[in-house]
Amino acid sequence: MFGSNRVTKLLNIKYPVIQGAMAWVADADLAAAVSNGGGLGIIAAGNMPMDVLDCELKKIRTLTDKPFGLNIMLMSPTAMDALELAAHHKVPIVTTGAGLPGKVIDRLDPLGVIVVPVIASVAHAERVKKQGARAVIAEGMEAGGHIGEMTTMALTAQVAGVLDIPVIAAGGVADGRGMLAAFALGAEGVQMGTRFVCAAECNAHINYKRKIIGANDRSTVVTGRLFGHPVRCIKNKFTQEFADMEEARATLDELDKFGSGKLRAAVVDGDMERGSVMSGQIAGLVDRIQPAKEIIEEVVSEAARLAEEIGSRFE
Ligand code: TUI
Repeated sequence: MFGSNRVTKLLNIKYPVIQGAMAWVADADLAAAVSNGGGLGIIAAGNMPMDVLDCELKKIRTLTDKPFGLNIMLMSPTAMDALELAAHHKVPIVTTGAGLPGKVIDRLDPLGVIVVPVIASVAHAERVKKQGARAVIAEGMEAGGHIGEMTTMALTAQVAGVLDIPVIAAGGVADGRGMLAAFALGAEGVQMGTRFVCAAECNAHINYKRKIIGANDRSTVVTGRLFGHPVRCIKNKFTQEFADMEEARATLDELDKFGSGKLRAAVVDGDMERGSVMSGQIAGLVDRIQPAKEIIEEVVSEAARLAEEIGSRFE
């Protein structure tokens, strides 16, 4: 059960489990481990310099012969360069985030690249479908990093209700219960980020992994609402100072300057106080480091077992 469906067929993968694209975290090592484990691994272009991204795209081909994806963060100044690299390397799948992907679809779809945008509202989902998206990732505000306003529960059901292309749910999913809930809402796949930070193959600093493992349901906070760019992170000195600056009506320029380099500080240097420790609300469920393949198999088998058992919980 939960093997083959429209998502596995479209992406040519074994299980409908996608690894979230996380800037600085989602590199060729993590993406290859997820793809080799039967899911879809994704390299996050983020703000990567193009020579570094070029190396990662070459590297992943040496690590896996399975499909993988590249995520293009549309707000990034390097988004169009990443798009050209995706075309050059004939990346099988491209996901997009934080914007409208019309240009990306126009360039890549004719090359046979499957473009799957992340969306945060029904209106946005309908627009990307018209633009030619082959599936969408409905990401709720439980997710880590840059988020929209809708919850996964409300967004997934409403998006799945109006689209005829497959919907992949993201935000708040870290185990088989979340996967089955997403399927009940009409999704045909899930994307998980926070749980895959704690994959053994993930190169994020050990402090980052420990921070997620130590987190509970209320450990995260959203900052950045002042200028319409809400971001969810684990609460620390950085988020407190950012919130204080917003409270004092700092300018966008001041906030951008303050935020600059903070994600790298967390992921690469392991600075858990002054860094931006992006994480979803589901961090409280993540309690250990395991190989990516084990994570995928555990989530899928738990969802399948639960689907069989759930009816017997009622008289
Ligand atoms: O993109 C994400 N999550 C991210 S990107 C990121 S990198 C970053 N680094 C430092 C500071 C801030 C960000 C970290 N996390 N998720 C996909 C996503 N897309 N979430 C929400 C959206 C979205 C929101 C509004 C997509 C489209 C949209 O509407 C666009 C429009 O113009 O209508």
